[in-house]
Amino acid sequence: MLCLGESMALFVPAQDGPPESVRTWSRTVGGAESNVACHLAGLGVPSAWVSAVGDDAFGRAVTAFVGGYGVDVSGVLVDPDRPTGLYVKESDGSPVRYYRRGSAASALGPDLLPKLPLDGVRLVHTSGITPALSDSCLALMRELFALPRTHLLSFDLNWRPALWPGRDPDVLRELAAAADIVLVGADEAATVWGTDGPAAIRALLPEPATLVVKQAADGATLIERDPATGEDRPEVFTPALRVDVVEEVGAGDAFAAGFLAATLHGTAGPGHRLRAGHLQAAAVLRTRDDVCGPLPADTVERLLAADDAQWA
Ligand code: KDG
Repeated sequence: MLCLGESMALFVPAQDGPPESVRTWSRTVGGAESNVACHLAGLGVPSAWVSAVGDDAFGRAVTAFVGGYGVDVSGVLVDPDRPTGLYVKESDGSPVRYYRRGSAASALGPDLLPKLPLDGVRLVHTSGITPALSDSCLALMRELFALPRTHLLSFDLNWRPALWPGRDPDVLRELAAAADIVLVGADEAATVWGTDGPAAIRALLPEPATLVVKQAADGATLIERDPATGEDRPEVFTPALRVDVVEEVGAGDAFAAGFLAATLHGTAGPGHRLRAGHLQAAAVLRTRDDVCGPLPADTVERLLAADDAQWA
């Protein structure tokens, strides 16, 4: 599986107190699509991440971090003229701050397409962050989505309001409509499309064969077309796992990876695929990091086999 999108050096305060007084920051890595790639690798799914970083220490650190999870980073470009983007979580609960305008990844464009290592790839994962980064990134996404393809395309809406001033978010519906698998938070759909129920979202977005609506701590709903009839099968909802949440950032990426890994596996039923997403999300919700390993295999097996009552 190939994941495409910008990753940045991520700074989180290493001391308590208002961000103005924090002098020590801890540096890790954040990037929605590389998060998915890292989770997938942890789940045993071969994955690659493609993006661009600057020829700087942060770029090398980001690439080494993602590669350290077992993700193939050989397709990551190094731009000698632009820096790696930065991303700061100033304090718990406050909006994140980006320092990514003019970054190496924001200069990606359609000329990346011939370089994408697509041979043998079954699924390409992207998100609604990339088209917000620059005109060239938007063009890259449009051309990627228009390519004749032997792979599936998955698209996570990943609404990031800070990235959209001056840009037209209508393109998010256009891209989602061209994907095979779409993941969207009900809260994001309410903001971007003015509708949040799974059936209403489906009415707005009937094209993708698979639509997953993430309903935060409540659970997630899967709406999928039956290829034999061309009609949608009945909606499947599974409740999320109850967890003591340390931090929410990255949970959507973890969910996407769990769901996509189970989907690629090919034999898992709809409820099982949603639970695989919830389980990976639960693992990351219990940490301050955006990426983590899967829950222990015996816990996963027990929870996948449990009935819904144990999940609510
Ligand atoms: O989904 C988590 C991401 O938001 C985070 O890791 C950073 O990619 C990121 C972004 O653009 O917000």
